[in-house]
Amino acid sequence: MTRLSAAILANAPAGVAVPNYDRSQITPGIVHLGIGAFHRAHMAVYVDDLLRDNPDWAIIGASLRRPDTKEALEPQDGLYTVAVRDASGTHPRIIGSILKVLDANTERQELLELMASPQIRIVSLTVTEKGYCHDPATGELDQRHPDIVHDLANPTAPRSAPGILVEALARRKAAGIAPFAVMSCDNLPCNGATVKRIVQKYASMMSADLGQYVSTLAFPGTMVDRIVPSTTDADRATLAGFTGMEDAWPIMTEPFTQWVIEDHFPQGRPPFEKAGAQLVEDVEPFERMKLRMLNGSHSTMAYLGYLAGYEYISDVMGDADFVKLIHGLMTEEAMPTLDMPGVDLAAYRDQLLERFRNPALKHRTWQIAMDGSQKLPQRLLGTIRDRLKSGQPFDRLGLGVAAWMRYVVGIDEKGENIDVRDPLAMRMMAIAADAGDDAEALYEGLVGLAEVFGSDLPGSQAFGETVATHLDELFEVGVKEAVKEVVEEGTAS
Ligand code: CS2
Repeated sequence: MTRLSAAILANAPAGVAVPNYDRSQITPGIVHLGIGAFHRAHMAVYVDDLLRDNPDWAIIGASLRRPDTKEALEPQDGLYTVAVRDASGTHPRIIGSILKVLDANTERQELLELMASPQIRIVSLTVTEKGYCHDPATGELDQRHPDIVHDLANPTAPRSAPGILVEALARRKAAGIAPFAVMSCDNLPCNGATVKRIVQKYASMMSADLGQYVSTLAFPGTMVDRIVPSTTDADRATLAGFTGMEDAWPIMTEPFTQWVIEDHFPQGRPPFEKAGAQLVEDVEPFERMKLRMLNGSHSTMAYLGYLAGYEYISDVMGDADFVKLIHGLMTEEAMPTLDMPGVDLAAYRDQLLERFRNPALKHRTWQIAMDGSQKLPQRLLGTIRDRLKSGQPFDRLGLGVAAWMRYVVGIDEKGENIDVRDPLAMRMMAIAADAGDDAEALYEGLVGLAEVFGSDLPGSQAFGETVATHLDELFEVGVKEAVKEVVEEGTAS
């Protein structure tokens, strides 16, 4: 079978869309850190839509951790397939907006030089929550993070995202080149302001002057949304059968896509709005809506669903009690905390439920369950804090938090091990081992993780009563029964 590459673009298989521009005419304007599946299904597609009329905005990607994306895309001249899937079928499109991928570990100086060059006017990031080396509860730089400690000692050979950004900005400043805008596309609350705070702190630890310089730069916030499950070998095989072409790393995704961007790009930007993005003054309400409605539901379904034996989100949606739980979580508990004039939240909720149901999207509960310690604060705990403030109940959200606590114990209802992936996994496992069978002790141990629960929630009686009671139920009656009980109580009240 022929491997996807620039040579076959002119004779692409029927039914496969190809770039509508000449790839030899495009030049880079964006460096993207963290060139994973999400970026390739989202921003790279928007840019692909725009390159014909804006050829100086192509992307050079960098992987900060593993060389696998570079290894997959290099023999394909940076090309890959995005396959949009739903009940109507599979719709493949070849994306050409990524010119090249650099491996930050082996090509660090090349990456820094590129980021310091005047043609790069935007540096965007999807490095996941943990890639910012911050404390998720406070949003501050974690100064004891091993990568930060390393980078402060070796500033010209950084390995963390903040370290790489600051070194590149310092080189531009020294050379008198205008700074790039830093655009985070991660699911962090107030991602622009949060990343600015982290990067500015790191820069100020390098020198007061650099800290002051970073304080003047543009960090536009964004709300990004597209569901992108990890690609499996089965996906590769299915797609190859469909296109008759081998692609080492195609991306499977849903038809829906949304991008809301704060319009703050002093060195210019591609006309993202022409590709469907919304440019706004303040992105924060959109981020909060998405984190609390979509991601809050996702995480709740991931922990409860995994424990109940559901492999995919679409399986969870086949269980009527789970659907009622998620519907109630959004309607009764999340929506009242959102202030979104002009947005029909009930319609947004219904659209989310429809997206979760997509039978063609194999989105693993285990994938979403990853890195819960970094995700819980903005997905569930912020909503709970608002509910606590107004004295309102939060039973469904509380069950979601309890399910996370039950999950990180690392043993499922059948006594089998769970592969818990989380930067705090070792600490959580030690807490679980100390607690043994005692659900109350487990609650007390986990709620003491200040990076997750801050300093307020451990002392909240209402929080403790709701979450510890649900945790106990999860052990006593099992997940499906616990969900049923919450749903029935919700209907009665
Ligand atoms: C998911 C998100 O893996 C996860 O934690 O909740 O990646 C989710 O699919 C995206 O935010 C959708 O835009």
